[in-house]
Amino acid sequence: MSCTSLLGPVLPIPARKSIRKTKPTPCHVSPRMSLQPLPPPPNPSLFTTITKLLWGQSLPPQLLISTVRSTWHATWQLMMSQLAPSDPSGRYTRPPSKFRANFKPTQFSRQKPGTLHLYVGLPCPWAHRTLIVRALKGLEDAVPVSIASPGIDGSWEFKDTGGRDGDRLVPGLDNANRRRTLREVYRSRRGGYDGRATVPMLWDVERKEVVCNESYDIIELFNSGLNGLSGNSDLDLSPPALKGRIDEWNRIIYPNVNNGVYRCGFAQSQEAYDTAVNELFNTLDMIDDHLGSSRYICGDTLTLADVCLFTTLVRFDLVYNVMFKCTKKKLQEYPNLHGYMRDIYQIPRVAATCNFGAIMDGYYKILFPLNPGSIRPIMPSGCEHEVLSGPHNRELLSSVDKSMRVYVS
Ligand SMILES: N[C@@H](CCC(=O)N[C@@H](CS)C(=O)NCC(=O)O)C(=O)O
Repeated sequence: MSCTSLLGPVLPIPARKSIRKTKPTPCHVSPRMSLQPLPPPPNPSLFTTITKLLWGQSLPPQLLISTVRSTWHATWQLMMSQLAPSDPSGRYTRPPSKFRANFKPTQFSRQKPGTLHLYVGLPCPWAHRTLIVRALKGLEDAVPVSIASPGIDGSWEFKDTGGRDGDRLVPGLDNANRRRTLREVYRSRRGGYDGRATVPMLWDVERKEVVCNESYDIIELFNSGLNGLSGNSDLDLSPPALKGRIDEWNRIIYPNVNNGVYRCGFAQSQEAYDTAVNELFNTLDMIDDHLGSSRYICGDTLTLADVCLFTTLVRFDLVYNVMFKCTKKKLQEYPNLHGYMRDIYQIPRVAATCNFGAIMDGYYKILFPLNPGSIRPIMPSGCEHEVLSGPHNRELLSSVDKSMRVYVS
């Protein structure tokens, strides 16, 4: 059987072309780069002629497949090593944030509104945490936001998307520094910066300096460090009495769920994936069980632990289930976790921070090594606003106050 009849006429051409024309990929090229679309294949007769010239009358399919497979695998590993650094056994190791909170808890409490500026991207679950706490604390005027879009190479850039999406946040321009990319903003700090330009990033407008680019530090600051500027200063998402429990839960949720989905999706060996996926679903099973008798993670009170869990859950069936191979169950199969996710989604101001289209685009269209065709699948039923807005009855679990009143202004 000729390779043309087995695999269709277009397959060998791109593979062969990219091998011959592309120099060995230098490490500074971002692996998330969506490669430029290849030119349309030449007409079949030209193709057949070239193939015959290069390969003889017919290329044995086994040879074709093994050549393409090993070439692709080597290229994939090269790209993955840039996208997702891993240890020698193929386990994803998330690089630490560069700018941690080295500010005093009250350092910014007397600043005037607009001194701090928040940079985010809507697909990012870490940035989403900061948007939710900013909204719940009524900090929208005090801490303006610029929303970046993922560029074709995966780095963050600012585009005038012009459109609106109801009351949901949409990407736009850099309102603080008027830069084209987030990298340029990072570089413009005194002393420059050439590392990863990640979101979320909190920027000091007057000092022209990165304040912090670690999401948990930022949400702690928003929760308790800006109460002088907050429209909802009574809300405490990390009350002293619950701090120990919040930390304990975060120590479970962060590695196994928040970062756990990335450990599945970015695993570079079967063994690394197996470990990550088992730890993820064992933890989800355990949390689902816990939420059968507790409205929120730490009881009747919404805390930072819930915010952090929510941003992973709301992406679960949309992207992680499919693209990161978190396939054992869909979130919708967990009755308590799914109701819990809807409960938080329905807290006033939270839904506006969730832009499902931007989330799907940000993963399926940008993480090239995981989805080379960049095709965005259809939205799974059950992930739409209408479903997430449906009744959850979780107020029945509250022992103190039957109606959750998080936002009081
Ligand atoms: N530990 C950081 C993680 C932030 C992070 O990894 N952000 C990703 C988006 S989800 C990013 O901006 N990546 C851009 C890059 O690595 O160049 C946090 O929690 O804030």
